[in-house]
Amino acid sequence: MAEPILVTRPYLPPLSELLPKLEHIWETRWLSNCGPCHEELEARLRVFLGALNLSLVVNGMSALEAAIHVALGEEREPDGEIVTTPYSFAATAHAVKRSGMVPVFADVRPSDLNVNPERVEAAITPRTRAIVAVHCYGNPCDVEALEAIARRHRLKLIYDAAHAFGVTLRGRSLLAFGDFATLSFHATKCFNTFEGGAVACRAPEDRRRIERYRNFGIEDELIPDVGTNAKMNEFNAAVGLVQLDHFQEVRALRAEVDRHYREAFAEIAGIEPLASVPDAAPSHAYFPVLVGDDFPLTRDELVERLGADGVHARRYFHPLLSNLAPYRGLHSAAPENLPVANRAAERVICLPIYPDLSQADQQRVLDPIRAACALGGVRGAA
Ligand code: T4K
Repeated sequence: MAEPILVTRPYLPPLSELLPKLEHIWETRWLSNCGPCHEELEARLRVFLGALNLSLVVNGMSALEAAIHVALGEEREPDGEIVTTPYSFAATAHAVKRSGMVPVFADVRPSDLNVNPERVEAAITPRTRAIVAVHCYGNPCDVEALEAIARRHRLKLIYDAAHAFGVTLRGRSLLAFGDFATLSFHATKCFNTFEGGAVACRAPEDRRRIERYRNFGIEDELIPDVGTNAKMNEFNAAVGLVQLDHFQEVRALRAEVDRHYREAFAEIAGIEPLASVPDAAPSHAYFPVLVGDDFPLTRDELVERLGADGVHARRYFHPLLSNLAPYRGLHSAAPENLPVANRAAERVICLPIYPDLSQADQQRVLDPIRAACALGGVRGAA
């Protein structure tokens, strides 16, 4: 039986490149609290990502929590609302909820499955304090429209850019948009430090507050604020330094897989890869496709068919956040309010994509899809 093909396989640099950094950590016994690897990675990422005010944290969820905490400041009435997307990973809505705010879901656009600015504006009430939008799969949101809405209503704009490491829009870093943008460096992301993340912000004063928040609220031996412990340790930072040297080659390899899949799907009726966003330079974190009504299998039948051949595609993002137990009672979570997101969540499959996914394994992903397409048949009969 051939090895299973998982939806992703983390890139790891040659161990020999990491070992000297680990030896240094062992010699110096500087393990955490913004040590030399942490400082170097932060400085290099600021340059590499074009984000002057970037701060490292432990993971993408903490990055979002930190951004929301600092964005809201004292404006934290118990019934305060944050308008967000239902089409994301649990971390997005959980970070809103854990900040004590109520998530208000706005529907997404069919073109990129990012939150629809018109629906965002329609969801704003006098209780709204912020917008949390997601650059889903690394595809940029309509940043101009969201910016205009945030300004018009004097709201903080936070981007969950967990999928968007290294993505640029018209040559500009995606992290340059919004008041805050957050990244994840989880094992499954295209730049990984095993676990890790970062917050980028527009205002230097906000960066100071993020860095205070991630370190228990401590600043100059004073503790003016309630904070948390979200500091990245030296091991993760050392991994990040080595990974960064390889990011462009990893991105190029992912782009090859993306190109090959797109060529193949041009000839498979009924399966639509999500279109690339014009003017964006992607990093190919995911390869989402939508299973159409004219494909002979339903989405779930296709997932099962692939699984039987050892191909473990994933239904990111199903179930929709608005259909999860903590959120489905919300007024905004009603399926009638979110028709585009509900439809996408029923049709989407993310296919395996990672830098060392061989040509042969790409064929193993495509073969059952081609076979199903060629055989035709009756949906629901499988
Ligand atoms: N915002 C958004 C929009 C996000 O998508 C995420 C995370 C966050 C915020 C929060 O960022 P973090 O706090 O995680 O930094 C995975 C990831 O755990 C999660 O980071 C990611 N989004 C989400 C979309 O996917 P699962 O539960 O699907 O992961 P899991 O364990 O099933 O792994 C996926 C595949 O990767 C498996 O087939 C196995 C493979 N894998 C996984 C790990 C952890 C490996 O080969 N090696 C590994 O070490 O959530």
